[in-house]
Amino acid sequence: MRILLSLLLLLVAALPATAQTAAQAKVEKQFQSWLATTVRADAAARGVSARTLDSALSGLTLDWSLPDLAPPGFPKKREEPQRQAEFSGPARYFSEAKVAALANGGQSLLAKWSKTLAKIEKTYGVPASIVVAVWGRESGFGTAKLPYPAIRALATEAFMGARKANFYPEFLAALQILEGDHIPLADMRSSWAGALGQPQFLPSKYLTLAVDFDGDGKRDIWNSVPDSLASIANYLRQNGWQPGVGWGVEVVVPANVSCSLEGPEQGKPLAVWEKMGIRPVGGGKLAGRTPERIGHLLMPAGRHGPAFIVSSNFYVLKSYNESDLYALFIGHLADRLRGAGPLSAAWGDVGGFQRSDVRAMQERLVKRGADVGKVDGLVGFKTRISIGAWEEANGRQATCFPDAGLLQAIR
Ligand SMILES: [Ca+2]
Repeated sequence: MRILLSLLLLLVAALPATAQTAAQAKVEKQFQSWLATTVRADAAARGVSARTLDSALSGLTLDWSLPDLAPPGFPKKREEPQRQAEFSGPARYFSEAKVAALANGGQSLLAKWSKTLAKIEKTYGVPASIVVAVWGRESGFGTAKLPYPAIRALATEAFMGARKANFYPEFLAALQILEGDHIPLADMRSSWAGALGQPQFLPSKYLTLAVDFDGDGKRDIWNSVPDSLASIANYLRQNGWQPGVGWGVEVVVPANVSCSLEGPEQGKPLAVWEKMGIRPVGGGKLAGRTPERIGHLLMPAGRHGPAFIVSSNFYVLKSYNESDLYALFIGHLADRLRGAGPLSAAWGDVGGFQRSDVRAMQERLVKRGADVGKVDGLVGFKTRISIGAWEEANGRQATCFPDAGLLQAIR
């Protein structure tokens, strides 16, 4: 009897798995017909040969282990898990251990590749320290393991990803790379989201921005360090990097200057910021020999952390990854590679709430007519400025950053 019961339990436990397998098999079949019709036609229209398609697509199956999937016929996940995640303050992003490790590793690589980097700077106008900082942040200077075959990851996300419309052009672009750049299929590895090689380029970016710098005729951002570094520099140059202009500098902002003056849309000549009493933390003058140059106030944690005056090049760094903290990390790491010390001001201990709390506050600010940018539970410059404006309109000292009390108070 007991054995029978166990058998029965086993059977019941096995049932959903069998149903799952059958449902997956059905989706795999739809995937094959999608590859054979839609993908082949669209790739051929972009000049991908039948031979390349045969080798890339034959035997291709879906990778069910990838994140962010929404397979047809499967119950939809109610909400992206990241939206329920705890709000992560900037302090963790700038963990000194992480920055110091990258700075140490990067300094020896700066020396090792100094000739190549000098040639790259001459060609593209982007300093070695910035290029190496991006390289370090993106792939640990090319040491990060790229866990996925790019074609399979992109095909899966393009067919049944929650954001499949974004991935489909990238999948087609990856097929074009196989065709035009003769990158062996086995070499073409990526992150789960299809970011390729040492610079972590999306395939569409690779097509327009990757370069061959070691002269072998191939744009090999997987195995060639010169190609990887020059491709990063070309990416930044093509997105507007100004040679000879630094990314920015940490500053002290007097209490009577509002944090709501920050962001890319409120640039002022350096001489004007200086007149308002803003000074570099290391002393000296902000404006120097370029008083007319436009600078932007940047306070990623509002009044709860360090402040910066940044140049247009800071916003070029954001073309690589649309996040103030990312661009700041690159700029700061580049300074560290050149021997600078840690940031002067500390990041405040902001947090202890969830992204969904921030999103609810953003929705309330939008109802009051504020522009918070994307309502996503992240605290970008538009959200920070809106918070500061609300605080000032309500007779408070502006902090321009959410805390638990403000999340309740903003109604
Ligand atoms: Ca090459």
